[in-house]
Amino acid sequence: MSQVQEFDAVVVGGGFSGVHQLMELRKLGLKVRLLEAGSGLGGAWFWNRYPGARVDSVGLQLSRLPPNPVYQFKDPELWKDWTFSEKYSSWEEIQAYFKYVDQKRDLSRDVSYNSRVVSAVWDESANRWTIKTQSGDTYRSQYLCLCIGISAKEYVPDFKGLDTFKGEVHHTSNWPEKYDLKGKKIAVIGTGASGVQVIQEAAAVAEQLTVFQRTPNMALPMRQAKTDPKEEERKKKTVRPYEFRRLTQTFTGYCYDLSFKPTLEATPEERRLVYEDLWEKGGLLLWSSSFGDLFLNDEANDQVYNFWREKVRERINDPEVAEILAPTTKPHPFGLKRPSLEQNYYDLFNQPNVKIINIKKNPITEVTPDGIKTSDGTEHKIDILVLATGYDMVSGSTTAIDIRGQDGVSIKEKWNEGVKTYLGIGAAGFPNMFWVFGPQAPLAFANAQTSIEPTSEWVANCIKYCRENGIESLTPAPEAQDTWAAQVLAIAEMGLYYKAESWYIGANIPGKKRELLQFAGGIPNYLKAINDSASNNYFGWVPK
Ligand code: N01
Repeated sequence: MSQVQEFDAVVVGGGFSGVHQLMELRKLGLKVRLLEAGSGLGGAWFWNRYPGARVDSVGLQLSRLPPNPVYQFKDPELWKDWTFSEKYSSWEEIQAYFKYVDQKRDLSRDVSYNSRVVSAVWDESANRWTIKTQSGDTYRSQYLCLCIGISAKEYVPDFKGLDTFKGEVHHTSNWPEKYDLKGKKIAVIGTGASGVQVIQEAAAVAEQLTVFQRTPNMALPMRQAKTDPKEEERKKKTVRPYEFRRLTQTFTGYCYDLSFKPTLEATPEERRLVYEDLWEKGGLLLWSSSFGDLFLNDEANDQVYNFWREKVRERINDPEVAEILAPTTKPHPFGLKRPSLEQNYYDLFNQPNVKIINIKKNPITEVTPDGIKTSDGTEHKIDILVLATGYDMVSGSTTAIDIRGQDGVSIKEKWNEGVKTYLGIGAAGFPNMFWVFGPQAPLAFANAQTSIEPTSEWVANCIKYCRENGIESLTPAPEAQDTWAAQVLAIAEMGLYYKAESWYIGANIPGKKRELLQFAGGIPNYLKAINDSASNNYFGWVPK
């Protein structure tokens, strides 16, 4: 058995949150270890290396120039020497970026790779966490920082006969390295963000691609572009610093804000021009910078859905296929599942090598040794099955680890009745445990980077405060946690969130409790809440 290794803080996860947290805790002079399940940094971007995986977030749209990639750290020392080559970076370039940050900050000296954390148990008498990895290593630390993202636990539906399939099965969460789809008969199940991306790549090279769609993705045009290195250098000197600061001032954490004018108070002409403008600029703008009541009012939402449907249907030749991809009856409110970005998604269904099956009408009955059978009796013969079926999102990343706090009860058991956190950062009874990008934080309702860095800074400042004030441990007061959790759910009741069967409300996992898992009150309100607690001597937290 290996020796127990002692640290001040253990950070779990080496994605954007974990890397930022490591850099912040180092500034305090702490002895920190980052435990990462993969063999490299990147988090979701280490594992999500399926063809087509790329980010969906950009910064300022200057009319002549492609917007800046904002999926990077805001530290000028890091962005001054790095230029992304595309507006929306691919997973390959994000991995290269992590290597660059690693080199520049000498991160790997504090990282244990291939170290999947399986348990963390709080020792109240010693004020220490005992953390164990799958390979049997044990760490002890005063602070435990969970930077485990929202998609660490993949979801594989329980398809009858899946284990009998003779070909290859790959979930998008763990794609094999150097893998070629060329000339194969491919099935993709799932049309979420992962599905839309892998489908576009597969359609270009497959002999035959069959897409099994349960719910249409209301995808928006990406309008990908190459960046110009000279212009990027110029923008670094002019707009870049403003841009990073601006991100924290808008509801969705991008450079542009939602309009607070009600959709139906705009004239039809005004609405149309707003929608056309946002559509042409592309990316998430129609979702993140449109009339904000699209999240609250079904009639307002109909306006944007109808516009989206009209635009998409223009691109699809076969009316039956068009009806599957962009139905006349709105399947769920537009934007209550974050739209994916696409480059040729709707056009590719005009290709002779691509077909789509509406599995709401014609469900999958079983997977056979040679393919997939649907209820109309057809067997779709395939070589490769791609499962783009998503994750036990948000809470699943945490409950996959056996975490036990002051009373020895696991967080998984505690959350059977519903997820509860304080500020998306801590949980009552789990002292000195902090999430960055955790349950009940803004998550996918906003640009991830925008909330990650202030939260990680908050955690570092909180630890600094404790050390300066002789506080050994800190845990949320149950009443403060109840108030936050109730607020998260109350905001959800104001909107259309429960009208979409999405992972946002846990609806994608059979048997999972339905509750909004993210804070939908916008970035400025979130930052105000966490900063108010900090500036009031960590109001809502109980020191010991
Ligand atoms: O997963 P999803 P994802 N039978 O849950 C279908 C981030 N991300 O991996 O909609 C048949 O969205 C399911 O159908 P339905 C991002 O936050 C970002 O795509 O439930 N189908 C759906 O179509 C995203 O939201 C990027 O009816 C089944 C799909 O599988 C999150 O990760 C890229 C099924 C799952 O979609 C998850 O995205 C990738 C079944 N039994 C991921 N079960 C970016 O671009 C599920 N489905 C930044």
